[in-house]
Amino acid sequence: MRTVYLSLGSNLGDRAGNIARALAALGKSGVRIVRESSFYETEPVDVQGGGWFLNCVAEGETELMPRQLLRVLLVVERSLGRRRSSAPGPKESRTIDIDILMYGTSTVRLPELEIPHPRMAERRFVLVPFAEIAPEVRHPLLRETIADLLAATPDRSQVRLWRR
Ligand code: PH2
Ligand code: MG
Ligand code: MG
Repeated sequence: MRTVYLSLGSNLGDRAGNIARALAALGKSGVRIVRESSFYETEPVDVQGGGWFLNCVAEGETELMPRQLLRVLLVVERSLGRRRSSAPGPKESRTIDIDILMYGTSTVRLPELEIPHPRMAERRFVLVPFAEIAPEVRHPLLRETIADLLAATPDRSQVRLWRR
């Protein structure tokens, strides 16, 4: 059984509903959700012409191997109406995005999957919710805790606690 940390984000449609439905679907697909951060309203970073996101980070337990887990995330994304355009270009708004931040202390480097997530230390929309639920967890490559990564990140994009 591995402990995994996932980032969930939505900036299209019923953002909170999309994240809640994704967490429920993960629970039925081999990823037991054991902790969830609050939801945060976050300024879009590198996304073309969309509104603000809701983001959260969840801790899960799973027997799935990394590539199986990625498959499950893509299936859940699709079940919530995410359509990926194959055209190259800027990132698009999305009903739901689920990314693997960490998979135990493992590192994975495949063309389709990198763990830990290669940009997590540069994203306050990841680090703020991650630090809420797991400040003492250590990044296996940078060897710093999530709290330290948050304190040190150069990202200045806005992240606000979201109230239902
Ligand atoms: N996801 C991205 C790119 N930019 N910005 C915010 N605020 N939240 C996200 O989840 C997000 C983003 C790529 O997946
Ligand atoms: Mg993403
Ligand atoms: Mg993604």
